Amino acid sequence: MAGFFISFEGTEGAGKTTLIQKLQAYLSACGKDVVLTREPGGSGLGRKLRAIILNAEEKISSGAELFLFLADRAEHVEEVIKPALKQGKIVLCDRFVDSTVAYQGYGRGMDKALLETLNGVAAGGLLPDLTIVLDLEPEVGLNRAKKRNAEQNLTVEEGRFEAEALAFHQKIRQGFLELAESNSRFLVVDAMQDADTVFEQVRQKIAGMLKSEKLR
Ligand code: T5A
Repeated sequence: MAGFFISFEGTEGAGKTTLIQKLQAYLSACGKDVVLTREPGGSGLGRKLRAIILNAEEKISSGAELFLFLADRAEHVEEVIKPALKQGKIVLCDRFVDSTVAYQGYGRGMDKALLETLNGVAAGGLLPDLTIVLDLEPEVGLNRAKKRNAEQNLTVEEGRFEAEALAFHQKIRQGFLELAESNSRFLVVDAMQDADTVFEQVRQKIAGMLKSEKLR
């Protein structure tokens, strides 16, 4: 596939959206064709699924939750990501397969090997070329997210995971760090730093790829 696929991962409120917007501006200024997308909710079907999945008032079993994320991914990959990559675009995706392993595996305790297999089915074998993990103390990110949700009135509609106990988020942080240790496609960035510093570190990584023509 001709394009380049970058995913962004981390615990709640780590600063993914903020970073992705800065990267879009940077890459567009470099003359690149960029697609911004996210999971859940990157496709037409996904937007409907997102409203169900993230609503804290909707009681959903862990198994149903998993398959909703996978359905969202299958549609997203087929309808949005693969077509964009085929057209040679750079895809910046807010969460992807690693969130399933971190949240449903490390967080909910589901079998990680099984999740990798299911991810492979849902994503049609597609993996990111680069995955940025924004790492920070979960408590700091949760406070950032809570403040933003309160400002935007998102407390119930998008609050399913933010409502979980701190121990749950610590397991997820650990999960992302373990995934990153075992695979060279990851770059872990200290997200306790200010947003401009985080951006600059990621920009340097991507600029290096642009130079080496890994990212055309
Ligand atoms: N999920 C997802 C699963 O369980 N399994 C899966 O397979 C998938 C795909 C998605 C939820 O679904 C779960 C994981 C998630 O819980 P979401 O609404 O998309 O939910 O939420 P998140 O992905 O967690 O994203 P958030 O929107 O909560 O956080 P972001 O995008 O990481 O953070 P951002 O950029 O909005 O920043 C939060 C606040 O902090 C400020 C920002 O201005 C903003 O107010 N900020 C900073 N402040 C200080 N220093 C910095 N460096 C800052 N960067 C940003």
